Amino acid sequence: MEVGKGISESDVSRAIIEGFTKDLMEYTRTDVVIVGSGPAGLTAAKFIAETGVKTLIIERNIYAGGGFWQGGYLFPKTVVEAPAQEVLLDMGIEMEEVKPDLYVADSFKVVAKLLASVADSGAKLLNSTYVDDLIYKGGRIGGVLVNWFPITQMPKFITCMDPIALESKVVIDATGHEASMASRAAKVLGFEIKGHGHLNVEEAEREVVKNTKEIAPGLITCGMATASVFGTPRMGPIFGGMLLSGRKAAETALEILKSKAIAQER
Ligand code: 48F
Repeated sequence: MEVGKGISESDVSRAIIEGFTKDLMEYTRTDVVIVGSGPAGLTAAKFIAETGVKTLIIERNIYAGGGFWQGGYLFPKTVVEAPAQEVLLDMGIEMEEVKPDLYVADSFKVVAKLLASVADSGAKLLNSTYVDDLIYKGGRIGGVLVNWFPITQMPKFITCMDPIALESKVVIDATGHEASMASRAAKVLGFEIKGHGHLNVEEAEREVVKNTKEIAPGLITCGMATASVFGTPRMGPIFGGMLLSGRKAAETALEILKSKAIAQER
């Protein structure tokens, strides 16, 4: 068979436009929106979507993975501590134990397999898309406002281009250090974002998992965003806390959805 025979230029365009529009329409209303596709957001997405819950990850970069593509100092080695290696092992990601309870692997292998696992779970990724704000109604966060990321790079005088709204029952802030969704909620609801503290691996990892929770009705934080919200230390280039925080955010989201469903039945 001769490659490309009988295919016109507009066939290719139609396949792209129809495919993307169909997906976007389907996700104008969803169960969970996860803002940010770093290790915490991706892990949360995998654990939520694999239960059959409709899950959309939104990432401003063209690529997913956030800070997971590199270890420290741009060296592409991923380090995790026990028991988080089990989360990766379940996705077929084996790591070398460099000292008891401390594991390392090539970052590209870890991220590639995590992404494959998230794709297999049924979660959808909307990339090159910037979450600009939250929907807030009836005393709950009810979704996000999105725009193309390149819009944010345009000269200020044309940044008045309105975003579009995507409704969801739960929003997870997995935006890393910026905690940008929590910051928006804090402004509207009047609570304080502390900003993360100095480096302390043990305390940082413990606190980030402990504080992963619903911080406002319908809004959960996970990963580094949690450290920023609660003012706990940074952990540097170790990722166990990110994975376990992502998993806890997933459990929290599923509990919220369950209690909402029960409330609606009554
Ligand atoms: O920063 P990031 O990897 O967050 P994380 O999952 O993990 C933190 C670690 O990478 C590292 C660390 C611990 O080892 O200190 O920093 O908590 O991923 C956050 C993602 O969110 C995207 C951003 O591009 C990145 O890929 N993001 C941030 N704000 C927005 C956003 C936004 N407003 N809209 C869309 N994406």
